[in-house]
This record gives sequence, structure tokens and C-alpha cells, in this order.
Amino acid sequence: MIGPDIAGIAEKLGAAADTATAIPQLAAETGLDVDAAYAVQTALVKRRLDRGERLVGLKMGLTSKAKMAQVGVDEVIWGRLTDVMRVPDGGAVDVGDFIHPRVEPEVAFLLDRLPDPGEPVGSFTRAVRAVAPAIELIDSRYANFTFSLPDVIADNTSAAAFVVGPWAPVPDGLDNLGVLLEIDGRVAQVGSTAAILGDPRRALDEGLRLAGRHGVRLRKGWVFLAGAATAAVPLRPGAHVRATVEKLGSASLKVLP
Ligand code: 0L1
Ligand code: MG
Repeated sequence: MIGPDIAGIAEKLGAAADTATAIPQLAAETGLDVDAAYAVQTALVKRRLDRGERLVGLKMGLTSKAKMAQVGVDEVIWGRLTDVMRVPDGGAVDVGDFIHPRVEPEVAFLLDRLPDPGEPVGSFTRAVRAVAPAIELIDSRYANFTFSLPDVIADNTSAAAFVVGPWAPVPDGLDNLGVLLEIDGRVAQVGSTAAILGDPRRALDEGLRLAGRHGVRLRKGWVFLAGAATAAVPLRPGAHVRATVEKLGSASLKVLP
């Protein structure tokens, strides 16, 4: 039996991102399962690397109940981050570069010495050099932000851009820190880091386990986005976005008018 056309699906998703044009879901029609979807994600990210982008990290997706409920998919997933996706703290994006962008408050880890793929983190403080508040900008390439599990994995888990705030030493507890997402100075979402798999440190174990299953090794110096603590909020032209995590501080992002 002939399997799904991995390169062809990656090309469609890449073109959708490049032209900021939504496309219909692909998985059901092409028979894409989860393993094939990660193969599409690899090909989709390779397309970026082939034009000069660099891998700079890994992101976890759907690590909270709020996020799972928002998109109707209930499994933790992971995707890749490249240097071109990184926006400086306080920097600006143009909504015209995206299809239907949303933002969500996250916790970022700066990776240090890591165990082999598939092994548990063991000592979190050895594996993580610093922690920061972060904003992830997600932008599903599928129409109406609607997808199945293989669809969203193939689409590099909706990864589009991210902001990392100031790095800080790992605090004693990360498991119940208040999280606030403000848009134009108004509260848009409130949550707790407890929403991220009960404790964002668990996200690193999950990342090592899940990415290791696909032969992907996390690297020293990479950024690791542990996942969102709240549902995501649509981004509007001219908006000022700030994500604050108790004990860690804030990260911010402007949207051009
Ligand atoms: O980072 C995320 O949790 C996004 C995962 C993909 C689902 C979505 O686009 O919301
Ligand atoms: Mg996210």
C-alpha cells in the first residue's frame, strides 16, 4: 500500500505559512497517522532549515486542559522552534504575516546538560540553566483553526513565533506560580503554572520522551517552551501583549497597527 505523500503535505503546509493562506485539513484525506504526521513536521521544518533557518529549540503543545478544550485535541504534542520564529522581548510582529494568530502565556527553559533521549530528566536544575516568562504566537495553517491530532502535529503544532522574557535562575517551586496575560493593559487570561501538566518541569520529561521517540535530541543552549498556562487569545493589529509569571517577571510583544 502506498503511504501518505509526506513531502507533498509538507510543501502544502509550508506554502500556507509562507503566503499566510489557510488550507483545508489534510490528515483524513491523506491517511496521515501520528507517526507520519511527525515525519511531515520534520520535512516541513527541513524546508525552513534548507533556506537558512536554524533550530533553536522545542515547544510543547496542548499541555493544559484549557488548551486541549480550546482546540478539541487531548494529547500532548511537540514541535520545533527556529531562530526566525524568535521575536525579541518587546519586539513587534505584523498580523499580516500570519493567518489568524493567537497568543498564549508560557514558561521557557534554557536547556543545559541533558540526559539521553527517552531518559527522565533526573536533576531538573542540572538540565535547565534558567527560566523565563514567554509568549507563544500560534497560527494554525488550517481554516478556522480546526484540526485533528495528526493535522496539528504535521503543522509543527501551529508554531509561528515566540518571545522569551529575561532569563532568571530556576526558583525553588515552579508548580503553582500565577500567570497573567494582558492585552492593552487589560487582563485577558489568568492562570497558574500548575495548569502545565501539574508542574511545568514535567513538560521537559514529556518533551524528552516524546521527541526521543522520533530520534530528536534536545540540545544544550536550546529554548524549551513548556506550554501555555491558559487558553490562547486572538491577536489584533495595534495590540500590546504582556505575559507575566509570578517570580519570573514579564515578556512583551507589540503588534503593528
Ligand atoms: O502551543 C500549543 O499549545 C499549540 C498546539 C497546537 C494547538 C493550537 O494551535 O492551539
Ligand atoms: Mg504553546
